[in-house]
Amino acid sequence: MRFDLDEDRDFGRPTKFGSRPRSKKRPAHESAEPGFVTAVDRGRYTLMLDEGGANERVVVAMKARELGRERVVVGDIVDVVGDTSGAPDTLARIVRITPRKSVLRRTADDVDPYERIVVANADQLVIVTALADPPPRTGMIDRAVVAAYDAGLDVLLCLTKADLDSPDDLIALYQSAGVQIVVTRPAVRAAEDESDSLALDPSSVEEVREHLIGRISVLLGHSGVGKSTLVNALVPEAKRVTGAVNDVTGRGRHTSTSLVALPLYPEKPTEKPGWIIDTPGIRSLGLAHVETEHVVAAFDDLDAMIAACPRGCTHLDSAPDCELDEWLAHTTDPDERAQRSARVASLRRLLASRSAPAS
Ligand SMILES: Nc1nc2c(ncn2[C@@H]2O[C@H](COP(=O)(O)OP(=O)(O)OP(=O)(O)O)[C@@H](O)[C@H]2O)c(=O)[nH]1
Ligand SMILES: [Mg+2]
Repeated sequence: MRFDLDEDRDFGRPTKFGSRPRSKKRPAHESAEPGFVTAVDRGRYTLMLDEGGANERVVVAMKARELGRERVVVGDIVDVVGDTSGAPDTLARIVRITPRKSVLRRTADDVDPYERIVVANADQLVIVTALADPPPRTGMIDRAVVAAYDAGLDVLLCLTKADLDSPDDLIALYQSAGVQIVVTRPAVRAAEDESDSLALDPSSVEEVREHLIGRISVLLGHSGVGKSTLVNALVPEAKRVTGAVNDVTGRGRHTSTSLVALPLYPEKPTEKPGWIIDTPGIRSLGLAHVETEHVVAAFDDLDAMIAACPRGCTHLDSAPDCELDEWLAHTTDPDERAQRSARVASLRRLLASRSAPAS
């Protein structure tokens, strides 16, 4: 088992460097303590130990040599040894990674073989999409739904900036696709409020919080959609830096540059703590690592038609007798027709781009 290198390695075996056995077996790190990885920065890992307990503390650690090239990512639960006091200038050692419950991955584009782990152990992917400034892109939402499906994560679509445009069209489109949706908007700003981060309407933040409490959630979206603004509303002590969208290009400025997990503490006795992971804005979300069957299966609402397609149907525009075309033709309601077309176009775009770089 790759997670137990520590115990499994036989230090007494002769090696190519000589046959003298190592005199001492390494300790099995029985005193190791579990910690949750909240940030990773150039070989230094920030961990939280005893979260919510009497001895909760932040500890900085490095990877022990026995972990080799095994990557430690935000969301990992690890075992640490050494100085775990969390006192200034101390450095603990990570000796084990607990097997991951889930792994969210991405690639640079849809044909790139190199996949990267975004976060470990998340329960839920929160797709953050601004209703304007920057404008919403359904292609990104669909990609994120597929990535979440592939990783076994639940999806929450968070539509931000409802003060700038109506959420109705996107709600109609994604509700019919079975996606859970929340909408956020700014609060009416009090004259004495001088905080740097825009204050959000408390009732919309509370709705988001109820979806996140007790779970590990990762926020994903383009730069400038308001991920860090939302994190600041949910975890005021987070003090994440936010940045205005560029007036000329209409794009965000990639203000956040690294992933950070922040603890979400319960406010009611029935609640359990959760984690919210803020991430840097992404330009695209490559899905080269996802099997085509998973891409199709992520489109829950198209299931029945897909199941009725001829064997080996590619579901592309050119596919003969594709049931999706039947489905498109079988509605007279213009709104319904527009919605169906959008969903079929989304799936076809994703399937077509699997032989070309992501757009
Ligand atoms: N009008 C309006 N602006 C908002 C809202 N939410 C956030 N903003 C603004 O949008 C800009 C970008 O917000 P951020 O929170 O920095 O966005 P981000 O998604 O974290 O961006 P990156 O860190 O670059 O990925 C800031 O100027 C925010 O004040 C909203 O509901 N309405
Ligand atoms: Mg940010």
